[in-house]
Amino acid sequence: MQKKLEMLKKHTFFGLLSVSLAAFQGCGSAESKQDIENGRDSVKLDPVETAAPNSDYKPAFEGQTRISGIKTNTAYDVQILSKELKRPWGIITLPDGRLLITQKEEGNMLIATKDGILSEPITGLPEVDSRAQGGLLDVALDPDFPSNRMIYWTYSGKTGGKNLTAVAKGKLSEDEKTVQQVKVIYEATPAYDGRLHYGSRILFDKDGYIIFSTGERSDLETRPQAQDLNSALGKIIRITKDGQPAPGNPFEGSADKRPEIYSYGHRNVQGLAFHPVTGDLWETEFGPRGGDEVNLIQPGKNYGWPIITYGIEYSGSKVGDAIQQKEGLEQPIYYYDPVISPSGITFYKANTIPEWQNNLFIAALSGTHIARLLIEDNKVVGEERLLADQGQRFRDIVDTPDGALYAVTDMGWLYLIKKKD
Ligand SMILES: [Ca+2]
Repeated sequence: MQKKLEMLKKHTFFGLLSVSLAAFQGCGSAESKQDIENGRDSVKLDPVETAAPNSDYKPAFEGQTRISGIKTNTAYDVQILSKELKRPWGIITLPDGRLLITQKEEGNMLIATKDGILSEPITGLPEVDSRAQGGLLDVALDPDFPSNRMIYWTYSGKTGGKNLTAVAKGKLSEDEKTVQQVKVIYEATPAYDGRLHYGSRILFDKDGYIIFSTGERSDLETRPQAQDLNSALGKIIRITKDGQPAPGNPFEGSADKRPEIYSYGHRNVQGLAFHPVTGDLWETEFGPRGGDEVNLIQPGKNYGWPIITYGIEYSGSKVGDAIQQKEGLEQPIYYYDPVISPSGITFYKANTIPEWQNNLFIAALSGTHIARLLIEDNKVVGEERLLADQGQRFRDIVDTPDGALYAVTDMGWLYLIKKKD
């Protein structure tokens, strides 16, 4: 009872603090009140990361890394719906609420019911190079999927003894057993004989164009191509449904730059999502040791790799000239040292769990948790680690219109996270 009273006092205290701060900063009082109701007045905790960093590099601004911890107030349930997936990589929702899931090594997809009952694998997809980080990667639905049943996916494709990230499309048959009229619409050239850093997430923007990500193929030989506007490696790319450069792209009309490029200077991008309020494109990418990044993507901008980074080589040596900030190169909104290995991301759009609305959720592999980032004015202002007790490498995550989250792990588990009934 005493404890409860103390907690109540604490909440009231912070509630008042939040109101007066908001008034001081000239914020709308309605929003402040909502923040309080949403539990955003909760105590700022110590940063969730407690391990020593890999370098003594200094952030470009306060809050760019190791932000205050936060804690979800609303009670939620965590359920494991299936343990039968085989190296799932991408998960999206279908219009009826079921899930379409890619399996990296098998090179196929399947459909899961909301309760986690898995279909037989969907056949008809082109062969993938599934060694190491390759295979069938992400999938997206055509904005007109309910009428045309078209799906688009990224994968590592073989070509002449080498490989590359490719985008293909096809029609999901009425019986959902196969993909028909398959066509490869884009290949992120040049091809390379490697097994690492293919990216890749794929989604549609509000204008109906495809946005997807590549990697720079990891090796020192290909790495500089992240800065080369005549290479598709280390890029975010925007194309039409037929694989042509999308109209309005930043390098449209330049003779010596590829018109499909949307942004560049990326290392290995496995997270892409649009912010539900601002409409901005957010991205996560694997950095070197101590240099994982969360970026806000603007067309034509250079995100710095391999010129600037907060990480060091996995060998322990410095990357390039060990520069973290440089004029003309974009700073990450947030970075992780040590890394968490951020793969798929999603913004939580519902208000079922009110304090989660418009938060960014990151599926972390080596971090073995789901990161929840509270974002205000394009800055990360709080971080929580969810499901850290599960010991799973989280690969991708998706939110649903009714306010649930589904996540898949490298071990093949499908999780459902939702508000407690
Ligand atoms: Ca960067």
